[in-house]
Amino acid sequence: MNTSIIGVPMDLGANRRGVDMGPSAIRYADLRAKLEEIGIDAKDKGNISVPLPEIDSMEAEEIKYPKQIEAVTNSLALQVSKEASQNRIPIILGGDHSIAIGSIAGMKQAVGELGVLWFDAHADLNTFETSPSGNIHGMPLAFSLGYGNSNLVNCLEKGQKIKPENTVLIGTRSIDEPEKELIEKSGVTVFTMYDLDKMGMNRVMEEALSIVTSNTDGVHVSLDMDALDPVEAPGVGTPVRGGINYREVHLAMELIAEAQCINSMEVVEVNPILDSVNRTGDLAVELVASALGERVL
Ligand code: DIR
Ligand code: MN
Ligand code: MN
Ligand code: MN
Repeated sequence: MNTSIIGVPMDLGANRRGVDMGPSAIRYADLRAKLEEIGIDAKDKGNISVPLPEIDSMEAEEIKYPKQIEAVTNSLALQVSKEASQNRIPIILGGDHSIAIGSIAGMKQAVGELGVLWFDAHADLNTFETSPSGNIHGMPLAFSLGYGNSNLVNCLEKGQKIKPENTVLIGTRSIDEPEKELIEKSGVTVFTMYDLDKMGMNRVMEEALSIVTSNTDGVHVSLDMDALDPVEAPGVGTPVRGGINYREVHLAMELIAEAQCINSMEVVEVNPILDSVNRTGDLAVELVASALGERVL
């Protein structure tokens, strides 16, 4: 198995500084060494360049930094597509979740029809028209599905990148009203924390994996670390109580590995400033290893 690590020190889509240090925190937790230890070839391709909000007379408007995010997601998409075309699994390190716009566009170009597993406390289904915060990290799934009046829908190619019938959200527990409407209208599958409690992670993943692998050419795993309970992942900008616990999330990743369906993975929203001694960065590394096949026995 060959992987390419790509860092995206992006914080323009989130409301707190600090996620721009996510790629450093995950590298500091020895991602590459960990992957090689379990027999995976890992090349580190360095970081995509991201403008700093402090310079460049970067004035935040109501919707924050759409032009800059468009440029960054475009370069990320090109690099992701290039790595995936060479049969390498892109491991993308965020950065805030707006980078998923680029990851998904790049994978779509390289692989074709994509199934997406979206682990997140939030739905990330807002658009410029509905966002309560103006933060683009609350919108990338809507744009990837082709919704909203924004150029961010047109990364690499015009319009929709993934189909709702191949899109599954897991661990959701904070959803804005307009996002609820879009869930209903689009027909994406959502396993909220309620569903996880009722069904258990094993059954949720069985159903989720069947959805993302049927009628698709590949699977992208998008892991927002705030999907986890804040006890396990305190280093995130928008923690929400009552999240996925330590063993549940490992099991989810192990089942992904067992299904041998993964083509790319991103780990986002790690904020080392808010973390407790890189606990969240360390966990991010464990989860990538789990998703790529690390086993207890
Ligand atoms: C909220 C929070 N739904 C928003 N979203 C977050 O700003 O659109 N996503 N934190 O990760
Ligand atoms: Mn998110
Ligand atoms: Mn989130
Ligand atoms: Mn499907």
